[in-house]
Amino acid sequence: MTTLTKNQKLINWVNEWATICQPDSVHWCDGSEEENDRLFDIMVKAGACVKLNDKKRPNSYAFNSDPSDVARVENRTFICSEKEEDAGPTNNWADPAEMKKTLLEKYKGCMKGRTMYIIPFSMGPLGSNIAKIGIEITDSAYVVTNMRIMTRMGKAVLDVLGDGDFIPCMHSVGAPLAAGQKDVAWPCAPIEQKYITHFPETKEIWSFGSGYGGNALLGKKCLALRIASVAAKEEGWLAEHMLILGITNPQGVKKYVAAAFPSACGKTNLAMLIPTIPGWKVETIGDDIAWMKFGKDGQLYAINPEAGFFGVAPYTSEHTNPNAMHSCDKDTIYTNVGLTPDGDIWWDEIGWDCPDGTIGWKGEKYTKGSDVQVAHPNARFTAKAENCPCIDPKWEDPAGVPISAILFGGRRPSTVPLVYQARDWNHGTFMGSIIGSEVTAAAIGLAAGVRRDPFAMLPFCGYNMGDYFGHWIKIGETATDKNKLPKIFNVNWFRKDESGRWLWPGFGDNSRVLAWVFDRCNGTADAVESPIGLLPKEDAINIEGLKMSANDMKELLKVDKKLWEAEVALIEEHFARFGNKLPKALANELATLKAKLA
Ligand code: OXD
Ligand code: MN
Repeated sequence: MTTLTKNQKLINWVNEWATICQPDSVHWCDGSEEENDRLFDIMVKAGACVKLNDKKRPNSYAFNSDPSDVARVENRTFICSEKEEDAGPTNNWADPAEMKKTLLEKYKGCMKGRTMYIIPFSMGPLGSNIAKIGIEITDSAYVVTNMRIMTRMGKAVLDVLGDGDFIPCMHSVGAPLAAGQKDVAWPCAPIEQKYITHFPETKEIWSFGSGYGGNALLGKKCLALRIASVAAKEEGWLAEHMLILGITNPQGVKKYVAAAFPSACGKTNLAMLIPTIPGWKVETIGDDIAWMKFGKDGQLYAINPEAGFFGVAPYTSEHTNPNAMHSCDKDTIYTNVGLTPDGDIWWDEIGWDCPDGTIGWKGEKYTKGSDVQVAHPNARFTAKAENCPCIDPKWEDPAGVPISAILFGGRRPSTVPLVYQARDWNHGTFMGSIIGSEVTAAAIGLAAGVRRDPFAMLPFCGYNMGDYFGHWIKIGETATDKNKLPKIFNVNWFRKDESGRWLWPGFGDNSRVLAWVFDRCNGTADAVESPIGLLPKEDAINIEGLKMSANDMKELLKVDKKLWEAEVALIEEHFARFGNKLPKALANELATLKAKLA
């Protein structure tokens, strides 16, 4: 029983799951400080986490996961649409009735010996007409404390929900305890018994067996991307894997930019960038997800549905991203980092040497010269957005912020120039549909070549990717004022010369490219036509103070016909995957590119 809500549908739903999962008790989360402190106390006492040195990291905790549970599991992630075709060629599909049958067997008694927590959460500022309310059931206190950082969570959400509808999100770590059985620090199920499943028609999420990140914090990838992308298609808006930043020029004019990049392209770094060009300022709305809807004025407005950052820790430093470093000065949950003898944390490239005696994420003691892996490469910090020094004053504005430009990009050592602009919305959609990163076979066990990650949504699109392309085209067609659509650009910070040297310094210097993007939106920068789109004039990007030759810039902006002809062949291969779901408009864009290269 709960006094927190009278929503009968919600109460019935919780009761049904409690009957199936058979927890020892049910706790409705109110989201209070007191509740949060109590949960951490319980977890510290149980040995699930360590409280960090309060003088160094106030109100912060470190957890280590089971070695089988360190990241999202794409091969255990399923889109269970009624028709296989609706999941499309880029998703794992499973029949919804079959999947529910399989999972119900697993959920039976899965919370024995544990508490069932009910987490009411809002993705987006409470009460925003772009926001959505979800309820997550979980048996993990780690999930509860993370969700309190990553979402607006607790009683206030139930107050806004009233007797309205919510997105049901079911989660269990899948590790029941027999009577008297001692718990482990990180309960979870073996890899082949983990299931991250989505039911797009009924907008439900069922997750089993993993306690880590996107597998378990169901508001993030599962709701705000996979399920929201389906809702967005039905309702005429966009749910995207994009950061959102505000950029102000030296004259005080401000614009907002959204940007999509595949993993490992520095999205959080770009979202929190400190410009190296004088007088410019960047502020952060979000680092991972953007929900965008047309306002009454015909402009596209974006909100960040999240309230925190679930950032990759390794390589985050005072040098690469001081704003992220300071976001996790306090009130932070660390997962799979090293624990130093003085109660602080450590990861690779944090900016100082690893102290002797640091305990690595697998419990091994590090001493200088030893080969102990101190932090896992996917170690994370969960930090409050409000603690970010460059958080934008409008980050919680329920109306969202108007988006002037959308950037796409990937890691492309050759072929793709530093920046180029789409001629129009359809051409920009084409740009988004072909992004990807070049991978070496050794890096992540994939075939070498360009791994296409359309719109950076490959693991996150909740329906057929071909239909998703079509939805983007439709958004352009239905815009009431085409002139108000965001301008679309492709950027590539990762271009190398023939000797393998990076041609572009990246990080804060990416502000130089953002400034050109800004000026294009402001109508104050020229561009030159090329077969692939609009390029900056050779001297348009400010390189003052950089150790770069004019030739480097020439190289960075070069469009090599031969390489682009080879690229066209690769795009044809990529598009072929989508068969008759590929929108005609994109086939036309490819034909236009081919013709322009001829
Ligand atoms: C993330 C991801 O963790 O995109 O944000 O993988
Ligand atoms: Mn992401």
